[in-house]
Amino acid sequence: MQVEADPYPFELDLATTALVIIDMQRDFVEPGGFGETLGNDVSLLQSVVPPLRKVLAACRTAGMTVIHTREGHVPDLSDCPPAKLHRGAPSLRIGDPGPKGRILVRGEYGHDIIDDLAPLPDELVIDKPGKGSFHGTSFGAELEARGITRLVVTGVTTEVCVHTTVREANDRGYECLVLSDCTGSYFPAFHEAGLAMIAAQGGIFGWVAPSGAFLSALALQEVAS
Ligand code: C5J
Repeated sequence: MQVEADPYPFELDLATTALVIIDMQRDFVEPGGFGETLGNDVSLLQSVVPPLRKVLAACRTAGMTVIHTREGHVPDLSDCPPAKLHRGAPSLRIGDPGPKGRILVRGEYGHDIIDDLAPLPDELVIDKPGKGSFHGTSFGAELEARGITRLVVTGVTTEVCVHTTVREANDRGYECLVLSDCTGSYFPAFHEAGLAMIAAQGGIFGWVAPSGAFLSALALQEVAS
């Protein structure tokens, strides 16, 4: 089965494909977290939630591997490079107490995934200290152990953690399909440009499709099997 995608159809093989949901954490999506401390309007990310809920439900029904990621740091911040900690002039820094707990710190309420997309107990959650999902994590080893070679990538933000993960994955030989309406940015122009960069030059980093195209292919796959 194929997903109609840019720049050409993406082969969908459920056994070797994982849905990856990047950083749908309160710290990025809700007020009072890391995203807002950087001066962003976090309401811009809300449109990602309804289509992503549908995709998550469909992937669970189809029995696909589902992997969630969270960006954040251990409580003593020993995994947070000083360059990241001291960058810019945020209203609160990583580790400072905020309305949803310490900013971007593992175990805090704000660090966790939003209720609408909460992982099931058997779904893998990768905690990552950086923007990419491979750097400093077991993500690559977990994919390899499951025989996963293709990633359907969703989450936030398009040009930061989604892009970094897709670039890391592409360099490691993974085929990545990014779902356009299931990714989002605080900067609409960066979202559009980020998606265009993935599919440009014959799919230099991978493929892009709306979630409707992915869901249609998934439904056809289930009828065929
Ligand atoms: C950011 C992310 N934007 N999850 N992180 O700092 O994209």
